Amino acid sequence: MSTSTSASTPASLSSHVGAAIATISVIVIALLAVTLTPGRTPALTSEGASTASSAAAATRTQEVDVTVKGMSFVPDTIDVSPGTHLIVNLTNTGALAHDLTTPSGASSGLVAPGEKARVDMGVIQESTQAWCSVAGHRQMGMTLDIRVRGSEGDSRQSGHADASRIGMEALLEDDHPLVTPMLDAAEASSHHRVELTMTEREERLAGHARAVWTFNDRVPGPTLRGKVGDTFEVVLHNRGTMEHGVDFHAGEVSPDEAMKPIPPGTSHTYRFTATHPGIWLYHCSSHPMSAHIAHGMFGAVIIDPPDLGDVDHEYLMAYSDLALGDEGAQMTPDVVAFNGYPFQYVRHPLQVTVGQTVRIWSVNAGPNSPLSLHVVGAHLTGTWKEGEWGVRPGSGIASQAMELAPAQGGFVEVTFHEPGTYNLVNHVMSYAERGAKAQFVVTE
Ligand SMILES: [Cu+2]
Repeated sequence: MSTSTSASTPASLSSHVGAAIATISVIVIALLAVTLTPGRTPALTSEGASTASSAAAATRTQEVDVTVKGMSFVPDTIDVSPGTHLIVNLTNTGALAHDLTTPSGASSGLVAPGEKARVDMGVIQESTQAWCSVAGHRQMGMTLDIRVRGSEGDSRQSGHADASRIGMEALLEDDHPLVTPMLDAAEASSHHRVELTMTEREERLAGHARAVWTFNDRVPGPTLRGKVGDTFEVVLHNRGTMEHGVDFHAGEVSPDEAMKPIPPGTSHTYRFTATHPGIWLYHCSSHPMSAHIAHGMFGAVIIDPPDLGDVDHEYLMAYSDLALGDEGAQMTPDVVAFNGYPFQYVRHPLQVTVGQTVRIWSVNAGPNSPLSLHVVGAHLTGTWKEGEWGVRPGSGIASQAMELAPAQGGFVEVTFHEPGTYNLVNHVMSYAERGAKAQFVVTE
């Protein structure tokens, strides 16, 4: 940024002089501009450069003091008239470094705790949003809305609009490498030591960029499996750029220490004993949890009930909502999936032969949408959910769907009697249409 105090060019708008002087300068410039170029008004870009414009309205400059408090901008909304040249005087009173970034690319640069920055937001013609671009901070609420008065109807497009551009056709064609749903039996050992590395990367989903945060670079994270009484020692390494943490529902531990935030570059050991059978969710414990889960940080711990029978195949179908782009989770997600990727087992159906019985374990990682697990054309002749049998295999009764609210888990057992293509769906049908569908191809 220029440190010139000359009022002869608009570049001085971005100077570091005091607010009062700057304001006077702006008035002088505006007067000069109007005087020197009658009928033409200078339009100021985000870089503070002057370009000729045919806009009729005179540019008005507005300076606003914005403070970073904790993980928020205060105020978090600025109302302006159309065509206002907006300057934000940013003061960081938080404990971490932050920035203020705009869609046009203007940025304060990284502002250390206790420091100030002057950000030229350019001429605001329509409502928009600025944010802190430090990884994870936008998701945690570090956004600054700039609202143009009288333009509520055409306010900025949110990430939601971005998501709605992803059509079902594109999701069906998206050829992400298959996540195997096959489950291994539990190891005989009664002590399980696991290393989980927390990572962040960007992926393409149906042609759109999407942030994916993981345990061990996969979604869902690795499945841990054992029996009641087993001990688990999970060593977590945060190789990401933001804080993560973990919450294993399978354990009964004080959250205070076990689920504490793990700063980037550090490790943490989480120990628990499996006291009860079930398929238990684990998920990132960092705020906002909805975003960390919807970006991929979840997995399952299976503690086998003692009275499980033999089946021909066992699968895991961990259900979740997907956060797209940079946004966090939505109450009504645009895209959902079994094992992280929508429709992957429609593109790559699971192969079964007539007469075989399969056990499908599922956990609803949410964070928000409900799951009603149903197999089209088949009955659930075994169901177990949240600590108890619903339908016992061989009892002569059956069920049509198993409901799992977010954080609940269980399994269903199905025997296929005829060849054909059988869909496993979330029978909340809109979610089946948004990615929660898998296929079993049954052959003789
Ligand atoms: Cu996380």
